[in-house]
Amino acid sequence: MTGAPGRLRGVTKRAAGLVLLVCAAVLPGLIQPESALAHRAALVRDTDPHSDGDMPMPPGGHGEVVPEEAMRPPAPTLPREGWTATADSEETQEGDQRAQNALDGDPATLWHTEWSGDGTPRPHTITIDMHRTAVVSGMVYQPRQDGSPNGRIGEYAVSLSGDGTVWGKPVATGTLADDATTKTLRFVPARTRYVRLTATSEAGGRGPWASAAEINLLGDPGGPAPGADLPRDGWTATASSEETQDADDRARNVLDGDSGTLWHTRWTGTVPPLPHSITIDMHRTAVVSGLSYEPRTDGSPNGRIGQYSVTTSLNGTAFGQPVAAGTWQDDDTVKGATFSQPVSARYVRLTALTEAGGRGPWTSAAELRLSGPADPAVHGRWSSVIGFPLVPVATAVLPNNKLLAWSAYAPDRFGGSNGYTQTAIMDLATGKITQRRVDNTKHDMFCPGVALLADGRVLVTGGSNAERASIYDPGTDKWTSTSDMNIARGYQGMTLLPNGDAFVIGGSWSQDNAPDKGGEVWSAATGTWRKLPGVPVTPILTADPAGPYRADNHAWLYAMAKGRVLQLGPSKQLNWISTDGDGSITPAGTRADSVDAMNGDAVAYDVGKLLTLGGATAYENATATNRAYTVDANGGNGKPVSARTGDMSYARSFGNSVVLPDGKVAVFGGQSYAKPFSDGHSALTPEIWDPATGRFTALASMAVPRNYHSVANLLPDGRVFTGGGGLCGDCQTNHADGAIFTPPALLNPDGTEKARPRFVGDIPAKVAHGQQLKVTTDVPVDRFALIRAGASTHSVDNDQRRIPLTPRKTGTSTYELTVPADSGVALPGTYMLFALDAHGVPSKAAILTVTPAGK
Ligand SMILES: *[C@@H]1O[C@H](CO)[C@@H](O)[C@H](O)[C@H]1NC(C)=O
Ligand SMILES: *[C@@H]1O[C@H](CO)[C@@H](O)[C@H](O)[C@H]1NC(C)=O
Ligand SMILES: [Cu+2]
Repeated sequence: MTGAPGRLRGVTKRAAGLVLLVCAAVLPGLIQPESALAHRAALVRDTDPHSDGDMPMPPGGHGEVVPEEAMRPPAPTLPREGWTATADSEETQEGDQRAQNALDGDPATLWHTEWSGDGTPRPHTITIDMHRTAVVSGMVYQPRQDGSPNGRIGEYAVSLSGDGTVWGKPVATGTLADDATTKTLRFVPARTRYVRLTATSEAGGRGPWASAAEINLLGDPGGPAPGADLPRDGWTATASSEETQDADDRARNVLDGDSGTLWHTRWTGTVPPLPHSITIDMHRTAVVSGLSYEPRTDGSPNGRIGQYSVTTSLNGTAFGQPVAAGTWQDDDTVKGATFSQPVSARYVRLTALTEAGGRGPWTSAAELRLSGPADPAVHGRWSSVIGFPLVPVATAVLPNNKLLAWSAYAPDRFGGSNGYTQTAIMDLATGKITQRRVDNTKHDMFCPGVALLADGRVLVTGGSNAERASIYDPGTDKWTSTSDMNIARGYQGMTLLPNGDAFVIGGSWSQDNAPDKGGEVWSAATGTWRKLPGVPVTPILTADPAGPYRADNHAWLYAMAKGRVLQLGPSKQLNWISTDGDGSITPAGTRADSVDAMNGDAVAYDVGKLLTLGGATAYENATATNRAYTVDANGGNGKPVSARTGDMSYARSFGNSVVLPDGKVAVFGGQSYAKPFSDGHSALTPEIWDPATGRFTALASMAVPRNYHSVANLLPDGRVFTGGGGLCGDCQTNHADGAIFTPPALLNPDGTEKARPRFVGDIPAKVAHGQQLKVTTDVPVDRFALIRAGASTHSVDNDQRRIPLTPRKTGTSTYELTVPADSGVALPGTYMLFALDAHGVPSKAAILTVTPAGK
């Protein structure tokens, strides 16, 4: 331990000794990896108990606490000196409610549109002139605080202008919750002078007004540069100093995709002074536009880079003037350096001039990445950020081309068992978002299990009201209760069964783990629950240090013929579950060499074939993996066969994945170090996996982190919605928004949309298993795919599954498709039918319901 000041500085001798003892006991005779040591040290050192007085805690005390980092601003609030505000309308007759009041730092004064006279009709605008140019990444809107709700902004758009005359397309749009809490409207960082908020509706529909107590703007979040990551194959890294004595902290560790390994300058023996540098050699020349730096993930802050500069070279000898320079904040978020302009380079050098916290003369890094300009045809494209009136913690794709989303009893926080839930529905055709508090089912549906029923209704179980079960019917737009479960649950896994019943298992998060959260089945016919005494929860547990409270969470389930269910994670142990009679559970092997992968995810990308991505050995405080596996449920001789496939470039816990019509799987968000309610270590680069090659390719980077409590769903138009994250009250990591990703298959290199095949004529809304379906397209197509509508929460979507269909061509562009006869293959429910042309460009989907014959 002596001679490790870079790691354990600040830890008392006693604590360090304690750590040694612990580790020696764990790994006798082995040299303890420094990262693990330092992490233990961080845990020992961390004695500042964060009390979160404003976070109501659920009874039974499930220990979800908001970490301190969640309280830190993600981007600096810009100083408002010298700013002016103007509005299309101001009340000046009956009150002094001018636009400027939104900038005065006094929440008691407000801007209100004229209300004494006739009032001016909507939309209303308030325009801020900063009188200087700055990078802006968000607007913070505080509704009036005087008790009146009038004029709270509902639907909004934010636009930017350099000169106050020419305005671009909105950088953010959305709908805000009808309450008095402060809202953050995020967007892609941009340099601007003028920022305009346009209100197109009053949140409660109370009148033609708009009002605001305060408006602030957020500056540069310093996150990873926008664009697309360059693939790191064949890259090497060298550094001015490396620790190789007491740890293998070499420069090359920043390129290995494993955030648990790190580069650290020498901290044994004679410790070299700052500055330190690390140089990446790409072994080829590429256009580089930015660098991203992930600090070490092991809990120690030592060596985090503060002041930095970036230089580049074509030949490794001559490095030019810095292409980027600045100072990174002393925290665990992924940092970026956007170059003054894209440069052609083979070598990129990052020089650390200071340690972010002034803790010592070291420099460390978990990962370094370089980005280049994004090519839409390779990397896809993001919509602007769409504000939601709640944090979309759970979502379900509905048969009526709408997306249902909900949070908890509040739009921005959870706690207790309040008996009601905030919900929102986005109409995917118009983008309109409506909000509703659901009281009648007496069910706070925070942290639930979800299964989409055979007829497109949404069954939601447990969560904060842990025994309750509710059903949303998109046909009537109503919520109703079904019977309570026998066992109270939160964080359970659910799946529909081929006969239309639903299976649930696990869920100790809400209530404790007594009784055993074994399996039970909901009957579609009777609406009642039947316990499966033959399906205890024990075989599916992970070895989470937090015990069953975490170990039985978020089961990955794949339902098959005859009510058999493959449980393929997150435990490393796989199990077959029979839901017949009393049920049974039997081992089904392991997921190749995978360890437990809590908060990783699983996607059924083909019949019986699943891809599993990421996860960690513990729910929290654990480094995630970048590994991915395939699991073939049918394998050889009906046994699941698992294999490791390509690694993701990013390790991810809390990511979400969707299968696309062509069978590729796109993964969004997650963080390399699992920590609920934190934006630290966010993977802002989505990746796409190709089943043909087993390789992942980077996609265009996202503007907003999507970690714990985020979602992703394939939409019927072939795009992907991803949103949410947080739900931690007054924290800074609430993400009451989403964005829509257009996959590369839909775009040309110049960003224009590719021509897509279209369905012509009617497609029946309902088809039975084994039935033939005659379809016509406007141009000849190659293949078809059915993708079951998804429901997403907590990185689990046991509903989505893709079924490729081979057409029988009956004319130039007429085809006969056969819906699988096996209801275990085509699990009943809402499906999106896509036609794909020879280049893999998908149509928009026809939405149909696959029903058991005769129903
Ligand atoms: C590297 O490039 C610089 C500038 O183009 C040149 O002056 C220098 O001689 C080159 N060095 C080598 C070793 O090729
Ligand atoms: C994770 O770390 C936080 C502090 O960073 C601590 O409060 C929490 O109890 C830890 N959780 C577990 C399961 O060890
Ligand atoms: Cu949760």
